[in-house]
Amino acid sequence: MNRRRWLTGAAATLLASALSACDQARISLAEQARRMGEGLTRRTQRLLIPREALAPTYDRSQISPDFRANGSIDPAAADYVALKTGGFADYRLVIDGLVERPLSLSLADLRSRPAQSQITKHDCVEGWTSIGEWTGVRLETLLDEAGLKPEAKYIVFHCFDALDQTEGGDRYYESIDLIDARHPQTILAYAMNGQTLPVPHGAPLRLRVERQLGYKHAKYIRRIEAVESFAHIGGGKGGYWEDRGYEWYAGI
Ligand SMILES: Nc1nc2c(c(=O)[nH]1)N[C@H]1C(S)=C(S)[C@@H](COP(=O)(O)O)O[C@H]1N2
Ligand SMILES: [Mo]
Repeated sequence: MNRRRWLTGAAATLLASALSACDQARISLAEQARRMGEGLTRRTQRLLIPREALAPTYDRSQISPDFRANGSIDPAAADYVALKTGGFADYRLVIDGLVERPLSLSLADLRSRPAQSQITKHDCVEGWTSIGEWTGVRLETLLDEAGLKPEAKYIVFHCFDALDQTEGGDRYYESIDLIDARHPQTILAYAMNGQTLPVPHGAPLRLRVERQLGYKHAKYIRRIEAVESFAHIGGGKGGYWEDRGYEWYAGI
């Protein structure tokens, strides 16, 4: 603990001397120092906390009045815009890949499954957090309905949005292993703070994978694919941001 604090302090001092030149840099200084401290914490936590442990939950009174929306907040992709215009009545969640029984589920189908709600803290790698209530169906419930084949090792989430908002742009995607896929707090959320999931937060369906950082929580999910390896998907690193250098396992 003391060593970590010292390291964080030393990192901050180093950054301060390197970056004190302008205000812009001073903002990123605070962020960088905080991130370094958190990085050490995360690595320590990863060694100490079992993967199956629950993320902390909060009271309704602690819900953030202004939950930040980040990354894509209104996808421009034509297929998404068409579904949004129709109030997502034609939306179907496809679950396929290494499953015995591929599924195609409407929002009504998803709402007819047992619902689960949880109030949790979202932690973005950029250095902000917000607390919100999420309601949806456990991912495990749907994976068991589809029946994972024994070769399935990862679950990939294919999303509608391209961050550059072009039709041909790389679409967001993410992946998790079966420990997180079967974790009791891993849900596909269709509601936030008691309301239908708003577009900026990933309508009509987004992942909550509460033991990991924000970028793992895929919004605007169109397809869930069970795979043995994600080497052939996107840039091969298991996610949009992973292909651009982020860690695949972003445990908190
Ligand atoms: N499809 C998609 N999912 C995404 C993103 C995105 O840009 N596209 N951004 C990620 C990041 S970095 C964060 S912090 C969270 C933000 O979720 P929020 O908008 O509900 O706060 O979504 C994650 N999931
Ligand atoms: Mo994020």
